Amino acid sequence: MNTYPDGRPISRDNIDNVVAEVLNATSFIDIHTHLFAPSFGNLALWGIDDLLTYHYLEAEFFRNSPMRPDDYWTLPKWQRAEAVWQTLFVENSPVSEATRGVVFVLHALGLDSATTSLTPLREFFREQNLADYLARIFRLSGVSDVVMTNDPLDPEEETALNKAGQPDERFHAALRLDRILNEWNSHHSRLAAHGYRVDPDAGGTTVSEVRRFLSSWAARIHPVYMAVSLPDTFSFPADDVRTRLLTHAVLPACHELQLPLVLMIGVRRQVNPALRLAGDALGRADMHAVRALCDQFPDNRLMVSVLSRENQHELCVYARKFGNLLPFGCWWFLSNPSIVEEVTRERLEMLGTTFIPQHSDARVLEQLIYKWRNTRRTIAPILAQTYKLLIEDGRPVSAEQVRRDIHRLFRGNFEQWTNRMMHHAKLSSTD
Ligand code: HDL
Ligand code: ZN
Repeated sequence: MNTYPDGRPISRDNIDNVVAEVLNATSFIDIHTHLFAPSFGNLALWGIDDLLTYHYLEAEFFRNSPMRPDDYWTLPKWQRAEAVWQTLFVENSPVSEATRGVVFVLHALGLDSATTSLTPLREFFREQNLADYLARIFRLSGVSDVVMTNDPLDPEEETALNKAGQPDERFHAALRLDRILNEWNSHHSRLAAHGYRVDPDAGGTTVSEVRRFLSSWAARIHPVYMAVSLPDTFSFPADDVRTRLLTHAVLPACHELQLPLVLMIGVRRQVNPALRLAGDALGRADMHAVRALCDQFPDNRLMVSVLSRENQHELCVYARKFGNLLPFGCWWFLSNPSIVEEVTRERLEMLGTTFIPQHSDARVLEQLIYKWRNTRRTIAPILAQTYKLLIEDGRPVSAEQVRRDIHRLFRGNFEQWTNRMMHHAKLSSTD
C-alpha cells in the first residue's frame, strides 16, 4: 500500500481509507466452510443452480411459495433453482442477506442479476474452466485459504477422501466429529465395520479405538483442527457417551496431535425435518460446559463459536478468563450485518484483537465472494471507529499497526493456534 508510509501516524480523517485499503489488500483465511477441493468431484458445489438451491434460500423460498416442501424435493435441482429464482428474485425483491448475496455474486462476475431467465447465467457457468475459475473466485473474495469440513463416516465423502487426487494447497482439511460425538448410537456400527473394536455403550476398548480412528484419519488428511457442532442442550461434564469420548479420546488426541478442537455450540437440529438442511434452528446454550472444558483441559486449545446471540457476550467473558479459548466467527443465523456489527464491537471492546471475526460457512464456491465482501463492508467502519477512539484518547495510529492488527484478526490468530503458516497469496488489485 503506497498511500501512507508505515510509521507515520494517520490523521483521523484518513483512518477509514487506510482500514478499507488494508482489509482489501489482506488475503483472509476462511477457517470454516463446507467447500470441497475440485478433486472431491460432485461434492464441490459451484454455479447458479447450486447457488440458488442453498438451504438459506430454500428456507426463504418456503415462506414465499405455496409449493409444499415434499413437492419441492421431488423436482430435479435445475427446476428447484428455477422455482427459487422466480419466487425470490423475480416476483419479490432480493433484500435478505442470502438473496442479496447471490445478486452481488452475479454482479461481481459481470452477469445480469435482474434477468428473468436463468439460461444466460447457466451458459456463463457452463463455459468456466474450474481451475482458472477457482483462482478468480479466490481473488475476487480476497481469500487465500479455506478450511473444509471432512466427515470420514459420511459414505459419500469417505469415497471421495479415499480417491482425492493431488491436494490443492488452498483447501485444508478439518476432521468433523458430529457422527461420533452426537450420534454414537447411529454410527458406532460403521466404525466397527471398519475394524475398530467399539461397543454400543462406548465401553470396553471403545475409547482407545476411537482414538486410533482419529489418529489414523489425521495421518491421512492432515486436518488443521478437529471440530464438532453441539446442541443447545450440550452439557459437560455429563454422564453420557459424548463426555466419555471427548474426555478420553478426542481431547487427548487433539493434544497429542497439537490440533485445536473447534466447538460450534447452540444448534437445534431438524426442528422442521420437512425442510431438510434448512430445518435446523438454534437455542441458547449453557456456557458452564465451555468453562468446564477450558478449566479441565488447560493444555488443549479450544476454538468456540456459538449460535445464540445471547451466548456471544458470555463467550467473550469466558475468553477473558481462559487463555486457551479463542472465540471465532458469527456463525450461521448470526452472520447478518446487524448482528456481526454488535458481536465484533463487543469482541474488540473486551478481547482486543484476540479473536477471529468471521468465517464464511460457504457451501457453494461463489458464496465466498459475497460473504467476504460483506465482512469487509461491515467490519471496516467498526475497526475505523476503534482507531478513531484510540486517537481521540491520545494514541497515534500508523498504517503498520492497522496492517498488523488486521493480519492478526484474519490470519495470524488462526496460524498461531494451528501452528500452520497458510498459503499466502498476495492479492492482485485487478480481477
Ligand atoms: O454445522 C455446521 O457446520 C453448520 O454450519 C451447518 O452446516 C449449517 O447448515 C450451515 O451451513 N450454516 O451456515
Ligand atoms: Zn458449518
